[in-house]
Amino acid sequence: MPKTQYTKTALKEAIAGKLQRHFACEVEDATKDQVYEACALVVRDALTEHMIETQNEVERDGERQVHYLCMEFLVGRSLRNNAYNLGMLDALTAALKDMGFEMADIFEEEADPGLGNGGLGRLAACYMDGMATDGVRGTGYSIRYEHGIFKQKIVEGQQVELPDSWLSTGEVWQIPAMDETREVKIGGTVDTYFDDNGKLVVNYHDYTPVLAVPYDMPISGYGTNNIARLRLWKAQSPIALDMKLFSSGEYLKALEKHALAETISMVLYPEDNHREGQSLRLKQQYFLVSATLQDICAKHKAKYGTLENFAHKHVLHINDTHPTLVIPELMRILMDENDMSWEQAWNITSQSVAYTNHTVMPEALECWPVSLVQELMPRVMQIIYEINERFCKELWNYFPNDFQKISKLAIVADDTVRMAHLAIAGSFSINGVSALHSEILKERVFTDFYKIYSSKFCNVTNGIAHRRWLCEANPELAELIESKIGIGYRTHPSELQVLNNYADDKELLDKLGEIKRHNKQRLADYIKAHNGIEVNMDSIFDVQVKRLHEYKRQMLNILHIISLYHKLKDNPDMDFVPRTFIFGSKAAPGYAVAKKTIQLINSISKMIDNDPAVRDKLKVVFLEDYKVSLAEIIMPAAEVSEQISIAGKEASGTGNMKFMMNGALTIGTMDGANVEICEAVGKENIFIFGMETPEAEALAASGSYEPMVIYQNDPVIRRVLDQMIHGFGDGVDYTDIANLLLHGGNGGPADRYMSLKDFASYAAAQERVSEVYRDQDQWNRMALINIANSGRFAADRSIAEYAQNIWRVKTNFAF
Ligand code: H2P
Repeated sequence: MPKTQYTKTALKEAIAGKLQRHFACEVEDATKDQVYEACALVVRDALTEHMIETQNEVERDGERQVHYLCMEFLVGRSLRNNAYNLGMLDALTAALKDMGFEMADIFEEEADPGLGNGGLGRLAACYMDGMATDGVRGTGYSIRYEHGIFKQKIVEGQQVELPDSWLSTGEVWQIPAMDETREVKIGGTVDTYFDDNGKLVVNYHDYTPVLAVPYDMPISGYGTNNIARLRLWKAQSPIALDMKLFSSGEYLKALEKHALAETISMVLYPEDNHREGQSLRLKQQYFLVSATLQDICAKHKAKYGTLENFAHKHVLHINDTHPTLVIPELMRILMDENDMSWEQAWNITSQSVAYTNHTVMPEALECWPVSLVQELMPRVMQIIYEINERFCKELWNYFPNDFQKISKLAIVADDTVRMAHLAIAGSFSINGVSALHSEILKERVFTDFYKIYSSKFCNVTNGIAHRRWLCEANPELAELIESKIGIGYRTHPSELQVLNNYADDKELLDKLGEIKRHNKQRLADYIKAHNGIEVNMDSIFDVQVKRLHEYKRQMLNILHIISLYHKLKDNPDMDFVPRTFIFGSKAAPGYAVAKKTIQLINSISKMIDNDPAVRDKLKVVFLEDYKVSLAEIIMPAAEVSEQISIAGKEASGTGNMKFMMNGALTIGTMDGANVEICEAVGKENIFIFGMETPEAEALAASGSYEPMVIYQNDPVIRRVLDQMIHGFGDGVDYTDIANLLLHGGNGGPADRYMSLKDFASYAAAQERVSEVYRDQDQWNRMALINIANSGRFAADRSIAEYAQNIWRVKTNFAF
C-alpha cells in the first residue's frame, strides 16, 4: 500500500503553495485553470517521488523489464485517475470544496490527450495502468505528438477536422529528461565493409540527424507506489548543426532541415488503413523504435558492460506491427555498434521481441515500399534483406520447391516489406486479442506461419482499466458494489462475481436502476447542452461508440433505425418502447464512406427530431468529438451496447467490456470478445444475433451473396433503402450509400459487410431488447449479472497473463 496519507489540510496547504510559487496568486484570486495546474503539480510531486523509487528498485533488483512500444497511447485525463490511485481523491475533493471549487469543474480544465485513434491506443493506456498496479516493471514508449487525433466538429451534419493542441494543460504531467536525448539518423546513404581485422565498418553519409528528447509521464497504479513510466519522444532539430548551415549562408536549407526534423512528432496519423507510401509515418515509426532501443541499450550497457544478456533482462513488446522495425534496428545496434555476429544478434533479437496482432483486416496489415525503407533507413533495409534471405532459406526446409508459398510468406516480395511477416519471423511470441481472433490468426490469416511456429502463437484476451471505467467513471455504482462486496475487487476484479449472489435482491436491483437513471440524466444534460436535443429519460439509451468503419457496421444500426421510423409513421399509437440511439465516432479524414455515414446519422437525427409524430418515442443523437472523457460520461449511462460487427472481423473490442461493466446489455454478433462476454454472462443475459464467423466467411468466399435479392424480397429493407435514395428532407443525396449496399463500388462487392443479410436477425434481437426492457426487474437483474461477470475483462488480468505466459516476469496479481 502507498506510504503517504493525504489529509485535506495538507493538500490545501500544498495547493496554496503551488499557486503562490507558480502563479503568484492567493487561492481567492486563482482561476480554475490555475487551480487545476496547482493540483496537478501537487499530485505530480507524489508521482515523481514514487517514480524515482521505482526506477531505483528496477536498477537494484535487475529483474527483466517490459518495454511496451506503441504508436498510440490514449491515456485520457490524468488528474482524477492519479488522485484516485494515490488514495487522495476524497481529501482533494474536500480540500477544493473548502477553497470554493468543485472537483468536477477542476477536472474539466484538463485537456483530454488524444494520442490515439481508438481501441489500440486505449488498450495500451489500460495496460500501463495494469502494469503499474500489478507490479510489473514496465515502460511504455511512444511519440509526443504535438497534435493528437483531430478535434471533430459537426457542421451542417458533416464532420470537420480541427487541430487538437493538448499540450498547454497536458504538459504538467510530463517530465523532460534532456540528458537522455538520443540521435536518430534518417535518410542518407551507407557503405559497409569489413576492415583488415574482419570487423564490420558502417559509414553513414548525408543523413538528417534528428534529436529524440524524452518526456516521461509517471503512470500510477492503484494501492501501490509502483510507477509505470510512459516515455514520449519529441523530435527536435539539432540546433548546432543548423547553425553551421546558417553561417555558411545556406539559410533555406538550414530551415528546411530544421522543419523536417521537427515535423516527425508534429501530428498523429488518423487511422486510414492506407498509409503505405506515407514517408512521414514511416519516419515516425523508425524514430520511435530507434530512440527507444538506443535508450534501453545505452542503459543496459552502462549497467552490465555488454548486451550479451539483453534478452534475459528485457522484453520488447510491439503493439501491432507499427514498431516492427525494432527487429532490424536491434540487429543493427548489436552488430554494427557491438561487434556481434549475425547469429548472436539474431538469437538475442528473436528472444526479446513479442508481437500482438490487433486486426485481420487485410488492408491494415502494413506493407512498405522497399524504395521508401531504403531511402529513409538504408542500413535497416540492408538488414531486412538479409533477414528475408535467411528466412526464405528456412522456409525452404518446410516447403521444399514450393516457390509460390515461399514468396507468399517472404518478408520482402513485390518490392514491399511485409511488416507482419517480419514481426512473426523476429518474435518469440505472437498473440491475438480474443480467443476467437487468436484462432482466426492461426487458422486463416497466418496459417502457414502457424504450421511452422505453432508454439509461438497464443492468446491474451484484451482487458480494460476497471478502476477508471467503473470506480472513477461511475462512483455511485462503485459505492453500491462496495456496500455489498467490499473493496477487494479493486485489485481482485474477479471478486465482482460475488454480486451474482444478489441477482434476486430486489432492493439492490432497484438501486441499480436508480443509479442508471442518474447517469442517464447526466448524459441527457450533456446532450441538451451540446446537441440542443431533449431526450426522453424513459427511453432505452442505446449506444454505438467506436471508430467509424464499415466492418463495425454502424450502417446496420442506421438501417434498423430507419425501419423503426417507418413503423412508427405507419402506426404512431403503437405500443413502442421509446429508444434513444446515441452515436459517437470519428471518421478518418480520407475515408469518404465513413464521413458520409456520419452525415447520414445526422440527417436522420434531424428528420426525426422535426417530426412531432415520432420524436418522443424515437431519437437519434450524434455526439461530436468522441474521446476518452466523453466515453466516461457515456459508459455509465448506456443501457444497450451495440457490438454488431460482421462476425470474424472485430479482433476483440474493448468498448463492449466497458459497457457491460457499467451494466449495459450487449446486442452483438459472435465476434471478437463478444464471444467471451456471452460465455461469461450466459446466452440468456445478452442479445446475440446474426451469422457466426464460419457462415459469414463461407458466404463471402462463395461470391454468391446478393443483397439485391434481399432488397427485392424484404419489403422492410426495400422501404429503408428507397428512403435513402429519396433522402431525409434536408436535400442531401444518399443514393451513393444505397448503391454501395446494393451494387458495390470502389472495386468492392455489394454490401461488403453483409448488413442486409444480418438485418432480419438484428431487428428480431432488437425486439427482444424492447420486450425485456418492459420488465425493469428482469432488465436490472440482467444488468447485475453483466457487472458481476465482467471481472475477467479487467486489464489487471490481461497484464498478469502477459507477465506469466509471454514476458516471464513476476506480477503481484492473484488469479
Ligand atoms: C483495434 C481492434 C479492436 C481491438 C483493439 C485493441 C485495432 O481497435 O479493431 O478489435 O479491441 O484494437 O486490441 P479499434 O478498431 O478500436 O481501433
